[in-house]
Amino acid sequence: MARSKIALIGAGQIGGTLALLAGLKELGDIVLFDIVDGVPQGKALDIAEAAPVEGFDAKLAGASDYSAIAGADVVIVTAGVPRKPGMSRDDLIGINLKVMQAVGEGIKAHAPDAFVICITNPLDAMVWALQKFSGLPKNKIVGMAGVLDSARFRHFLAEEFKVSVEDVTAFVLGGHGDDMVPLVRYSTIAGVPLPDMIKLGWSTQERLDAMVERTRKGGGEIVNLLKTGSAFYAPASSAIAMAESYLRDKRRVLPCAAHLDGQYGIDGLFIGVPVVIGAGGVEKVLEVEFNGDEKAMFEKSVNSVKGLIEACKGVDSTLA
Ligand code: A3D
Repeated sequence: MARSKIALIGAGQIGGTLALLAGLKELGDIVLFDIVDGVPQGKALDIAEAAPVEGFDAKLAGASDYSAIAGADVVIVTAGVPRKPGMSRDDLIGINLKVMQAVGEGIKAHAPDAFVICITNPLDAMVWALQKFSGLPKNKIVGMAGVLDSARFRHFLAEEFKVSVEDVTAFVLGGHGDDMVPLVRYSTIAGVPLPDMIKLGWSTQERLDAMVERTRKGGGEIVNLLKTGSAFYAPASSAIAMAESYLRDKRRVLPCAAHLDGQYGIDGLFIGVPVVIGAGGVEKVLEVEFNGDEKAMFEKSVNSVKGLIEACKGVDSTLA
């Protein structure tokens, strides 16, 4: 059986890490694409030279021409610019919308059957625009945010409860902004919901609230530390988990920015919700029930995403 092909559009900090992880996990052959000639070729060669040491087989190539992504099974998009200190994700709209247009046209021409994972910020708006520009079926394109946001929450919880990260599950839904919705009731330590863990005296409500707030601001915390860009190791790991679920038909239930068609009362937006990712792409949306507070938080987050979409339409009238 031929190996799968993974195309990485954008060979920057996340793109390079994606290529290394895809190689280490032997997900398939890898093409790195970037407009800066030399960078994708250099990173591809560098990782290919790590392969004999790590013991993985994968062909790696770098390219600055979209024909190189032809026939890709998975395309992961990080092309664009990341945040610098003092910038919000929304400040990136003008530049990254134009990038999504070029990328969408490239995918449409060369890899229309791929499962596409968008990472470029502002995430919920860029994945929406990328679907429009590429014309991809709506179940074949998702945004990566929820897996990362949940992973951040899981890390904080594992530290607090002094247990393995493997035994912490968490759901963070809504848009990928500071009003994202960490769902405490549906987050557990080995199946025990967090509110019950508080009742058992393992932590306090105040400390839990602080972890929720730190999760919401998790991206900014790293931007402020790095100063020259945004997080890239955990974002790459998160997107690889999504790609692996598709390529290996694992049917994992992962929070992703998925196209909603009436679910959660939303039509025509990409919002972070739990979905089943298998060989068919987004196979199912899991609709959980919200209590009053959760509903209000979710609606606030949805309204922020709607605002971003309106801003995109203002920049590019073909999207209106
Ligand atoms: P960076 O290291 O700057 O890489 C971006 C790459 O895109 C650079 O190598 C550019 O040359 C390249 N590029 C720019 N324009 C084009 C184009 N038209 N076609 C192809 N390549 C192009 O950034 P990064 O890898 O750190 O981050 C990439 C994106 O991911 C940014 O928009 C970040 O804001 C975003 N991001 C999202 C999350 C989420 O959780 C959603 C987390 C972290 C970063």
